[in-house]
Amino acid sequence: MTITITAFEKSPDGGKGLARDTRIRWALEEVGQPYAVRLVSFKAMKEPAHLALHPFGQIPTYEEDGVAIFETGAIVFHIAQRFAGLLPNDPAARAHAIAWIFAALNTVEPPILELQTAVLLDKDKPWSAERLPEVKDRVRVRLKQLSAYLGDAEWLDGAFSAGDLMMASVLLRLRASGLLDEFPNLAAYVARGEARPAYKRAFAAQLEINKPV
Ligand code: GTB
Repeated sequence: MTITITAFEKSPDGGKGLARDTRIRWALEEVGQPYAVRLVSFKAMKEPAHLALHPFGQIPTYEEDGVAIFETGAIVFHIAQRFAGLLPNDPAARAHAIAWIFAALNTVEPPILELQTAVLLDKDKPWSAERLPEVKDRVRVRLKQLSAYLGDAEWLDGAFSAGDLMMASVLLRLRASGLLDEFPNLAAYVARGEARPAYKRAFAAQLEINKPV
């Protein structure tokens, strides 16, 4: 059965690849699996047909041969378990790579999302300017720790894994803030991810749909 994912009919980012379907596209490209994309409008996302797939009315979702799941972490994990190429075979190394998927989503992404909320949604609030430095510092705490762990390595733990895919996907959302460039090894890490042919194909596919006309 064809793998089908959902994505924004038109992403608000105009094709910068920041919507979370890009992570799923990237994972599928890494493991060499073709996929179809069902585009959904903001309205359709909140209607029963989509809510049956995604209880929170969001994208992306993933369907394949009786499997219907939501949440990028679960989807990337499923793809990595189901198809070869994104997780090492050694059990200990595999468990560590999986830990990095969770770390990206549960430890690194939350302060980044907080920053995006502060910059985009709260910018007109009277307390916004005063709070922003603290929000940025919370991101820096995680970047400093991650930067120390990565050091001069190419990827987090040896070969590129689903953990790197998720971590780079989370970090690249920071580019516009300038914070990533404060940590040159992390900026280079993200650039290495983006230079992978699978990422380039994933990015191009979402751009084709979302580019401004
Ligand atoms: N935890 C979920 C997951 O990881 O799958 C979060 C899913 C999620 O946030 N989906 C967003 C969504 O469907 C799209 S990716 N939003 C619609 C809604 O909630 O009604 C978040 C996103 C959206 C837009 C940009 N952008 O334009 O820059 C970037 C990221």
